[in-house]
Amino acid sequence: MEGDILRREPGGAGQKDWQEERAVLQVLQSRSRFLVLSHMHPDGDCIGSMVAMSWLLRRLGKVVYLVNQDGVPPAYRFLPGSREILRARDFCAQGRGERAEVAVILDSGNLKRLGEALACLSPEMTVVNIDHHEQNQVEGARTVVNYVHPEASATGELVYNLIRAAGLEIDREAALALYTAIFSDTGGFRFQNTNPYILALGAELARAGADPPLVAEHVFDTKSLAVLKLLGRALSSLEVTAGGRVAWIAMPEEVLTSSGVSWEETEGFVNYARMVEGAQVALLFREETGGKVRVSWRSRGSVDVGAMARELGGGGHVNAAGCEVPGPLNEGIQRVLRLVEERLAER
Ligand SMILES: [Mn+2]
Repeated sequence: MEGDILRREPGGAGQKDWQEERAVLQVLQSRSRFLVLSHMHPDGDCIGSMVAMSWLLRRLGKVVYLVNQDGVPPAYRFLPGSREILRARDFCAQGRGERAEVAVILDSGNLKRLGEALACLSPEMTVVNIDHHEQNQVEGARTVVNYVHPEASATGELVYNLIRAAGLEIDREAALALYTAIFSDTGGFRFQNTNPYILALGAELARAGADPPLVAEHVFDTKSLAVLKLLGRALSSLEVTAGGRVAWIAMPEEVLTSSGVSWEETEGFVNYARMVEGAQVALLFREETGGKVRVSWRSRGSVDVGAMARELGGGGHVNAAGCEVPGPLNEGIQRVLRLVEERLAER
């Protein structure tokens, strides 16, 4: 009965007959060696989806390698399966992926997002592209199979569909990974992509062994002292503009580098800017080594920061997006703020 509830609802499970999922599964079943890749600066959806995908492929009797550019951020190391994820540079040095027949690319709007893991792809590999980004552009590379649904709350939701379509019973390990993916990408079931369907799926995963307090503890509620001190510095740079409708935080390169904190651990800082009362758009500007400026975007309600980020060559969703602009930091900031102010004025 639960399955029926899930199938009736919108989101990734809108496909009532699982036909699309079965077609993807057919491709997976017909090959034996897999590379599972995802984007650089991994988040919970990225890591959780990789672990769950690996779980599925192993259940199907496949050989699986998990590779990304940066390894596993501390927050997601509680997932037992995350130990299998190798950094691209270590993996390539071992030369192990050469015989993989299929590359499953998860949660990545385009191939550039793979960063160093892109080097693991070879032209003979079949690419299976599983994603929920609005403007997925992996298609057109050498993709053979696309399973892309922007209405899905997380890539983990799509991996769940594949597991269901395969008729497998979800155990604690898979449930934890899928729940982590969904919990992360919905901001702990708080963002715009939180709906009855995804809440029901969360409940189903909890029944299957996911541990909601444990996941919350790791994903959002535990930070190193260094991260919290850096957050303090970041917050002291918090400013508002456009009559309070835009709030932003700037982080110069030397501040991040001297803190010893990894890039991924600062991604959530943008959410503090978003908390400012009256702010419709929140921005985090991080200066990268080499002078570029990485911009993380968040918004409230219908303000589409994904569209704004795309104007600058980036991408994302309505309420969360990212892009990169040329430095130096202050020029990058001014350029982005100008664009945001113009777009807000047009609304
Ligand atoms: Mn995602």
